Amino acid sequence: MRTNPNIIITGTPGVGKTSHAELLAQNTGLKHMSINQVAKEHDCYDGFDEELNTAIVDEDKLLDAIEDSVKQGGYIIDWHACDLFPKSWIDLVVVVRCDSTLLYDRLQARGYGAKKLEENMDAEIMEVLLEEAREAYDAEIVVELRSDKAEDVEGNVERIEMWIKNWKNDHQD
Ligand code: DAT
Repeated sequence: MRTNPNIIITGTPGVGKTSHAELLAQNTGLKHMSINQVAKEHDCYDGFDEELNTAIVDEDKLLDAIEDSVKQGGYIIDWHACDLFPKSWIDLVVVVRCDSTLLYDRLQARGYGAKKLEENMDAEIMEVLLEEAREAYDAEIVVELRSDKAEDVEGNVERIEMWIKNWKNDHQD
């Protein structure tokens, strides 16, 4: 039994996952787990997508690398995919959403190439991550939060903190 919940913060690249995860970790003491970093540290790659200029992650290797830690609870998992994580590990899935014009500017500022930019814009507009989360997890643990302005991050994190408090009350011995 976990005494701290595991929370996935997911969404299209650039929507604000890391901004949310870092502030939430700072305010709650839960641990921010950047899957990009874990994949790098444990070399969880299985080739390179030249067209998208992105390393392809070996999901089995990645899950093996994080399983022992995540099962103990208290992790904020930050990644642009969510359906690979077993349902039994996860207590809340936050799908961060962002206005597409703002997202375009953020991704351009990151120096994304045209193909990668287009792919990610399409994903946000088509609600790909929201759909993925709803298919992989029970509806009651999937929450969609908007992140257009800086104040949105603070408001969203406050909401998640409230949720954590309630979860802890409900999961006391
Ligand atoms: P992600 O982890 O989803 O790729 P991020 O947290 O790194 O996104 O944010 C991408 C950029 O956008 C970064 O420069 C911070 C900025 N940003 C994120 N959320 C924002 C918000 N709600 N308002 C303004 N800027 C935001």
